[in-house]
Parts: sequence; structure tokens; C-alpha cells
Amino acid sequence: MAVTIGIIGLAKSGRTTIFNAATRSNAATGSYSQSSSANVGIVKVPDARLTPLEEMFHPKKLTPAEIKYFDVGASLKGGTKDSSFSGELLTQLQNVDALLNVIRAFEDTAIPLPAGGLNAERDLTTMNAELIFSDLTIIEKRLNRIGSQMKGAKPPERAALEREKELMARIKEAMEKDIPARDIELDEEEAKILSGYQFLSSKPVLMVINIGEDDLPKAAEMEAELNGRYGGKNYRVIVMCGKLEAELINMDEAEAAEFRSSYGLKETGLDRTIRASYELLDLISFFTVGPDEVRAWTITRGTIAQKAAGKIHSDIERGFIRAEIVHVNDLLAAGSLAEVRKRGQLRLEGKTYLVQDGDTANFLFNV
Ligand SMILES: Nc1nc2c(ncn2[C@@H]2O[C@H](COP(=O)(O)OP(=O)(O)OP(=O)(O)O)[C@@H](O)[C@H]2O)c(=O)[nH]1
Ligand SMILES: [Mg+2]
Repeated sequence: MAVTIGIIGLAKSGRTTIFNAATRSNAATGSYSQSSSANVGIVKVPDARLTPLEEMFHPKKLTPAEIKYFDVGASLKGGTKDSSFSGELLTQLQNVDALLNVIRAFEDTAIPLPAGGLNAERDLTTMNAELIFSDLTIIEKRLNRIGSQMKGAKPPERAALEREKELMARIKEAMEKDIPARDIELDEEEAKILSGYQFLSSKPVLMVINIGEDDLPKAAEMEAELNGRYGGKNYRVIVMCGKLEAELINMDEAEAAEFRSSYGLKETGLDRTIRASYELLDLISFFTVGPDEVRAWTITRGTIAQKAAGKIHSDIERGFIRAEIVHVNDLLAAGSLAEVRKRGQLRLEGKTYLVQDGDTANFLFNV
């Protein structure tokens, strides 16, 4: 399954513009009505290692990893004690791996500013408050349910409910002090219980500061400063001009590259967003190679070989015997799998081997 990212932010912050830039789409922007359906886009994750692998294997199919973006229709309300997220929208957001919070930092007299003007700090607080508000509603419902379930419960079940209740009460207390779930320290068991709730405020956040073209010369400096202030575990900041990025995706590549360098930009907004998302979620890629298909797979760093195999098929995970591993750099240096074998560079690894970024893997399994 592709990594999914939900785009949120205040109205007119430039969410759809950033969505277009990140997915090479042309969804309508500047529509003043709140559209009810989300824009969905899938992008292939650029990976320079795929091209030489393709040249080596001439596969029938080349499959890069994918990232899926949702530009949800509703925007954060900002200040009103009312959740923007309910129904289908809430379900969609609950299923994303990370949130991309667009923060407006561009001036444009034609587009009304939020009350109080431009203020990244305030917009961040607004986002957290609104995600927490949505989560608190769920916690309250769950606490009520636990109360009634406890009545008829047998001792072991009761103990589990008791633990969950305590945890929920602790999370509730923290959230009432405006602490999002992602910032609450949890042990392994607690984290497991909590993951079932898919709290919105537990999602890692990529903040995209949407600046105007005039501020582009300051972008790198701004990004470093903001990452110093807000970056860290579960948080990353990127600064980009959404409007320019969205325009550049409609140009041919050479022309776009020329424009980009005239603005001092080295990478596309799409590439930067993907890289920041991978860093934020601590994702790495491994490859499967062969004449049928060369494919990149996305996993979290620290994934064991057996679990990584499960990405491909649950049968391979269940019947896992061993993995034949060679790093893509060694494979490319050797020139072929036969040469890798000859050089003794094809390693046999067991279930608990931690798959590394750039590993190529062949899983041996029983069905
Ligand atoms: N000047 C300028 N305008 C921008 C920039 N980014 C977006 N806009 C404009 O701001 C308006 C709103 O952008 P959208 O991308 O539609 O913003 P949104 O958050 O999706 O807005 P809604 O979904 O309508 O709430 C559009 O007219 C965009 O062209 C920017 O960097 N600079
Ligand atoms: Mg929009």
C-alpha cells in the first residue's frame, strides 16, 4: 500500500495549489465554495537507483514506490469550537500516514487574509487545536463505552478495559492542555492500544510554508530557522512557493529546470515534499529485481526481513524461510546477479535481519 498523506490547512492557504505541485495535477484552485469530495493524486517516488536496475534487467515492468495525497475538501475552521472533520472526511484522514499542513505566508490582495493576518505560529496552534478537538470527541465516546462494557466484564477482560480507561484518561488530560497525541510519551503497549484509535493529533506533520515568489531568495534561510524551532520527531518544515511550483509542473522539463535555477531552486517541490515525507516517517526503500519486474518497496527503517516480505505478499511473510540480500550498489558494481554470486556478495539473511535502504531482496518461502 502506498504511503498516504492528507493535506490540511486554513481556507485559501494554498492547499490545492500545493496538491497540484506535489502530484502533477491540475485540480481547480481558488474555488470559494468548500468542495465536499477530496482531490486524490498518486505520485511515483523518484529513485535514481531504478534506472540502472532497469538497464540491467530489462524487466517487463518497472514499478516505483508510490505516495498518495489527499487534498481534503474542508479546511480548518480556525478558532470556532466546532470540528471540521466528520463522516467520510474524518475516516479518510484517520487512514493517512502523515498530515501535510499548508500554512499561508504569501501576500496577495486579491485573496482575503485570515483574520489577524499572516501568522504561521497561530496557524500551527489552530491545526493542533482542531485535531485535538476531533480526538477528544472520540475519547469521550470511548470512555463512556468502556464504562458500560466494564459492568458485564469478566476479570481478564476487565483488567484490559481498566488499562485502556487509565490510558484514555491520561491522554484526555494531556489533550485538554493542548498536547497532541504525537507529543505524548508512550510505552510499547500503550502505543499499540493507541494506534487502534488513529487519532488525528497522533499523525506526524509536514508543515509547508507557502511563500510568495518575492520571498524565494529567503526560502532556504527561513526553512532552516523554522526547522530549528518546530522540527524534530514527528515534525518537519519545508518552505516553498506553491504557485510557482504548480506553474512549473505544466512546463516541459528543460524549461522548468531553467526557471528553477533562475530562482536558485535545486529540486522540484514534488521531490522535496517526498524527501521530507520519507524523513518525517523514517521510510526507506528496498528493491525486488528480475526479468518480470523491477520494483521499489517502501518500509519503515528498522523493519525485519519477514515483515518486509509481507509487503509483497502475506504468504511470503507466513512461509518465510530466508532472504537473499545484496545492496543495490554492490549489484550495480558487479554488473549482474551471477557476478554478485561469484564474488560471494549475495548474503543469506534470516527473519530478523533489518532490511537496509537500497537492499535488493529475494525472499525464499514455503507455501
Ligand atoms: N500570490 C500567490 N497566490 C497563491 C499562492 N499559492 C496559492 N495562491 C492562490 O491562492 C488561492 C487559493 O489557493 P488554493 O490552492 O485554491 O487554496 P486552498 O487552500 O485549496 O483554498 P480552498 O480549498 O478554496 O479553501 C488561489 O487563487 C491560488 O492561485 C502563492 O504562493 N502566491
Ligand atoms: Mg482547495
